[in-house]
Amino acid sequence: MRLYGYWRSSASWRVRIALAWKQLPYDTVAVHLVRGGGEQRSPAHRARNPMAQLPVLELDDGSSLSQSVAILEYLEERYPTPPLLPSEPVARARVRCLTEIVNSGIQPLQNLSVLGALEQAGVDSRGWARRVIREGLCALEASAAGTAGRCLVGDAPSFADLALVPQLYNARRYGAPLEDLQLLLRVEAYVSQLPAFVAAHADRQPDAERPAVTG
Ligand SMILES: N[C@@H](CCC(=O)N[C@@H](CS)C(=O)NCC(=O)O)C(=O)O
Repeated sequence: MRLYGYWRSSASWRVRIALAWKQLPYDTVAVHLVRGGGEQRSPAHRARNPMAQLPVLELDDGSSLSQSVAILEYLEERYPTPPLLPSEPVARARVRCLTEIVNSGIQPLQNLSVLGALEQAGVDSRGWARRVIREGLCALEASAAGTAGRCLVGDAPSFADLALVPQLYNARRYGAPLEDLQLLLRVEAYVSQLPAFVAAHADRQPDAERPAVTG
């Protein structure tokens, strides 16, 4: 498999954790989200994903999948062990609910293209990002109160934790306050030391920039 991603693309990061968790080998192709106006907007990348976004996972037969949560679902069905969803239906639905709070309730509001459009309209895009991330993470904290163990749902990592970790990274990047989100910080501390989460971290990717200046 081949993953088209970017080191601090949060959606790419979710997929990297899943691939590492399931110990699936893959090649990485870095698509720079800023350079040259954004390589994701090139005709070559639009042919892979007409939304001009990352990630894209190319399968061994040459076909491509986009949308990180659809990719996670595919990997879970194709490579069920070790799992990233619990076996019990209500717990599975709770994982998907928490995942969607991030995937559809936070990340799209602070995506690069949205922040760019806000800037062009004269809006304080960092302030906007801080606000929507903070509001979404407060909702995530409250929603996970009844489900969390060591992880957001129970004691085993799931899609929800894969969504959480990169979103907290973005929260820090934009300066959203996190100190009172004790449940999220506790889960992050636990999962972040697991080898798959360590390997998938943005700062460990071959295209990571130090000091970070873009994206
Ligand atoms: N729902 C999509 C979101 C994909 C997405 O927004 N990706 C970002 C990086 S995390 C991107 O490619 N942004 C490019 C842009 O805004 O131009 C998914 O989960 O794959």
